[in-house]
Amino acid sequence: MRVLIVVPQSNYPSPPPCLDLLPQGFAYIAGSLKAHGHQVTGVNTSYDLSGKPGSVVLREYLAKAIRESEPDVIATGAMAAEYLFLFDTIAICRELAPDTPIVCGGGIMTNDPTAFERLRPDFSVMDEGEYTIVDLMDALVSGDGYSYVKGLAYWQDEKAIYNPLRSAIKDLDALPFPDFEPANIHDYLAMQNQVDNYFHVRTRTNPRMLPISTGRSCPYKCTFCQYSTVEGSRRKYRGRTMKSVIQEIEHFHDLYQFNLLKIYDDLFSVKEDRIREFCSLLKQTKLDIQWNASMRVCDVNLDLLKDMKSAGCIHIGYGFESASDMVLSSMNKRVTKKEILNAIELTEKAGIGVQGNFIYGDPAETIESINETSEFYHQHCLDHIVHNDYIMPYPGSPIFDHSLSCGAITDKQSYYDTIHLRPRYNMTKLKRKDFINSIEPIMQHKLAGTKFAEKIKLSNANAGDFEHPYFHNKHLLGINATCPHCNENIHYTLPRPKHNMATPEGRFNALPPVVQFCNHCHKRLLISMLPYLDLEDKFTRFTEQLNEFVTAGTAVIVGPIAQTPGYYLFDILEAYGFPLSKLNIHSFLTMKQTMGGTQYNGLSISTISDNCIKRYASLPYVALPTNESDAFKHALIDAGVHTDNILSIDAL
Ligand code: B12
Ligand code: SF4
Repeated sequence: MRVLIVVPQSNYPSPPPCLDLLPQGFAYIAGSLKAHGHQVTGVNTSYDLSGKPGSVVLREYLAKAIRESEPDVIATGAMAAEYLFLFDTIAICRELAPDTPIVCGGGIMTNDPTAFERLRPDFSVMDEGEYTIVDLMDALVSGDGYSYVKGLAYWQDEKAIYNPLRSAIKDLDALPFPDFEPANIHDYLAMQNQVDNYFHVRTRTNPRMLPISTGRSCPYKCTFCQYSTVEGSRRKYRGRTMKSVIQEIEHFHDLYQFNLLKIYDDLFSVKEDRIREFCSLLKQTKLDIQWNASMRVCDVNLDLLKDMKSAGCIHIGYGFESASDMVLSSMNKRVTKKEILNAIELTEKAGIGVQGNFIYGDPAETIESINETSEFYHQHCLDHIVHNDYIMPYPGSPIFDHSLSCGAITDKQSYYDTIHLRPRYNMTKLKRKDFINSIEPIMQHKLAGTKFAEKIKLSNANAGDFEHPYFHNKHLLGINATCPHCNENIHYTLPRPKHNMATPEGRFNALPPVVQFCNHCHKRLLISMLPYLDLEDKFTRFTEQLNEFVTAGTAVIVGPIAQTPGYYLFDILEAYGFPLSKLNIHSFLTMKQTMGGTQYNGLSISTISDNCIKRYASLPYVALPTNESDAFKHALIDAGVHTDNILSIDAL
């Protein structure tokens, strides 16, 4: 059979390119189909460079692929968060190839089988798909019906039929290696970029990262994870032999010359002796690759970490989730705040980078527990790759059912229709206003407090290995600096968007510091863009003047409030040392029209007008360095404010 596999674009419906981690699910399906003699082609919109909207690119790619490969079957699959991608893919394929059967699989079908009735493909593959897809192909060829295909859902007289699931694949070594060719793996590897993909741990000038799974499932039952509800053999942890894992690594190294390995196991640290064996065998290969994996904080000890370090481990991803023991217990996480701190300290001691996440908003969360986690983050995590986010309820997890029963999610269909927008679900007992007001400021402070690289020297890097067309419209910025944590010299080539430096917008967009990681101690640091913009002296003077206001406690009016893509103005400016949170700010002004009652950092924002300027005539005005600061200053002067009463940086 000719099978066309459609690989999910995980930022859909935004325009590609999307350089997120490559999933493995489709690749295992492709490997299995090919091993059984089927012809597999693929569609992957993630690396398109046209700049067109996601839905337009998807339609164009599907039309071309269907025309060229004339598939007998179209197959796709993704997780719940990619519902819209699956919905649109199925609708477009129905229109372009009405007689071609469509199969859908992936996490969404495993964790919520009834998604089959929402997405309405012809078939759904629930759970592990390697054997089910092959049995389905046989059934399509033989015409003997589908009732015997375990793990399959299909339609009979307009009714959805869900066959029993097959038992978990015990012998993972028996599976063919995943096959990444249907996903334009060559583009994926050539386009990897140290800025666009935070999973790249910035240890290589040209990262080429490949995923691998050494085992499946997880024995724990965290309440925000689908493994809480999966029972029996599906939940039982299954590991591959490390011999087979190493064979796969060598096979793909020959094929793709990757230099970073991302271990995709749900949990790599289920058994220590497996990790030890992996390290020992990997060292024997003498391959020049580095790797990272996910572990639980209670599974590490210094000796193991040192062993991992000597085998090339550069980062470990921990699911910290919370620094409140009360919330950790509600999440059934079975770790403590003390163990989190211990893991951070040991990992640091072993010279391995720490990655982690805090997720805020568990049903038991209170203002106190939110503050406790935020304080822990600021005290212990600023040097590491630690992210703060809202907890998200996903189908198949207890907190999803809780969100439905407490009304945080009104109904499943509207949940799926909006999931790509990542809504904030308040499943706590807090009032929505308190919930947002206590968590949002944590989300908005991603940079402030992080240390800057020292002795920065910037240069124009030459194209070197950055040959892919993706880099043609980038500015390759060479950076030499000193790590503020370990004092080692660091060097990066950063592909940056080409901002038009002749315009205030271009300069403002280039202002946010770049988040980087030391390629020796693997800690987080910031690269200041002030030397690049020639703003260092101006910023120093401005900071000194603001500090005078802070010391005197002077009330000030601050504007114009603006946002640069993906960052928050206060966060950027505070990272650069402006003492904004210490200023006695009376209120904010903006150049834009605002609704009554609009607030920023808990203070009112007014649109700049003669009236409001008259009201505050006696107070000093602080014009923040944004693309609108000149216009802001002129508007103040036109409204009668004396220039001596305006503190500003002349031009950004
Ligand atoms: C790589 C990865 C990503 C990548 C790519 C995601 C993708 N498109 O697959 C990125 C970085 C983008 C990502 C993002 C997110 N991820 Co993610 N991610 C993973 C990870 C580490 C590996 C996925 C993988 O390849 N697994 C290995 C393969 C073999 O397993 P599989 O995908 O289940 O595939 C099997 C079956 O599902 C089926 N199948 C899969 N595809 C297909 C296709 C066809 C045609 C068929 C027939 C069958 C089939 O057969 C496969 C083989 O048996 C998993 C953890 C894990 N180990 O699975 C989390 C995981 C999938 N992610 C998860 C989550 C929550 C997210 C985020 C929502 C996180 C966040 N808070 O932002 C975002 C969502 C972003 C978005 N826009 O949607 C959860 C999913 C939970 C859920 N209930 O859906 C997981 C399980 C991690 C976890 N334990 O929490 N993720
Ligand atoms: S969150 Fe991690 S440790 Fe917890 S059940 Fe899921 S995979 Fe296992």
